[in-house]
Amino acid sequence: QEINQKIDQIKGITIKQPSDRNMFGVAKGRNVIVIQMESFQNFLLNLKVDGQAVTPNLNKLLSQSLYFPHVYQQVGPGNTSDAEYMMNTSLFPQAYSATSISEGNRNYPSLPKVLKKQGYNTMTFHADELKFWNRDELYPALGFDHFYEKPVYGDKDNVGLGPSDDVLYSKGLDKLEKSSTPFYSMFISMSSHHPYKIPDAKKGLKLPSQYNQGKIVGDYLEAQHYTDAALGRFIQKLKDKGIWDHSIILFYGDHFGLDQHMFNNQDRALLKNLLGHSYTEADRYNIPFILSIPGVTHGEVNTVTGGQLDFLPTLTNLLGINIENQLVHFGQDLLNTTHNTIGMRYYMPQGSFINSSILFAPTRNFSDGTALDLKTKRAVSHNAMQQYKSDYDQVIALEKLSDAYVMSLPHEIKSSEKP
Ligand code: GP9
Repeated sequence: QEINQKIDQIKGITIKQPSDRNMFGVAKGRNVIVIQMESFQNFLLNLKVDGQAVTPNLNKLLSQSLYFPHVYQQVGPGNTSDAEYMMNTSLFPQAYSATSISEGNRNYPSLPKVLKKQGYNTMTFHADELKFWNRDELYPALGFDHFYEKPVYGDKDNVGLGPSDDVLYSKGLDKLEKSSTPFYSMFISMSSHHPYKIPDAKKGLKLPSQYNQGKIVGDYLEAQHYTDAALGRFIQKLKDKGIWDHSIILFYGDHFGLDQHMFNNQDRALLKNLLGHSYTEADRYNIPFILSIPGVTHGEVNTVTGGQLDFLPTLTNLLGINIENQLVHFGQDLLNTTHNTIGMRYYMPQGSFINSSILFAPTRNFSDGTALDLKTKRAVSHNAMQQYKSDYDQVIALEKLSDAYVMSLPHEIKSSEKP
């Protein structure tokens, strides 16, 4: 509680009492299904290529969901595993190492542990080997009851690193059907992993010929189109089995899929044409966050600025669980937030952030900074550090506090408890 108060003080916010909070408890007691989508960026939603929707299923879902278009990645070197870690802890990942590798065996206060106290069965699904990203330490440390890794999914229908998203969801569905309720389940998709080469049989878009001259954009769109198709089939099965209506379902991208270094001139031109402006760092880090609460959400759009640390407190608010006295969390509940500064490091220098108007990065000696105006997509030219010093100081203070808190957590996961 003391640390939460310190966090609020640094942010300059006052957390409302549950009874005064927007949407507190509207999903109380429901199953929780979290879908973390590999390399999925926000610009894909509602995007059309030559008249074809890249993500038709997610587009349809938006009309029954609450959608946050201004959300950004906060992962460090642990990429996908950092995104999993943030969803389940609302703590900053480490700046110079994958958190799951350097700090994976600490005893984390976490979402699975909070939900278990409410009677939830907790499980996580990923079609890679558990050892990848040291998840064999991370998952018990986060308190998941069950983790379903590569061998569970067999060796058929591989795409890239392992079994396809269709296999992941279909095996996962079996487990959900057999689970006690309520359950908390997390799915980490993988078929849309770099370099985005998917089998021809899974390609559903007819891309114009100029995509053949690009190095990566066409493959990226095809892979994400498949991700969307597999998700559409999963959503339909959840509905058919009667699980969907009793659940709250979260969708978000884990981290960027495209960055400037991957492009040739044709890729740049293709993206500019698709987006209507040159691809910026803000486009790169912008991921979607979608919440579906069947019967409750009906296509609302919330334009508040958010980051991956904010998913946990937003979810617990909807579940009617007050975490202020039971879980240290560095994110904010996006349904009860007006101002938010999203701290980022590793992919940008320490002290970088995104707020509602700019993306800021300090210069190498931290005496000044560069800023990108999110509206005009142009650099803000003068004294950015001076202008945005309070956001910069806030982000540095929060990251420092989060690191100190993580280092204070005991190493309690013994090797005998490993799966
Ligand atoms: C590996 C998979 C991808 O298991 O989750 O991780 P990434 O390379 O994207 O961090």
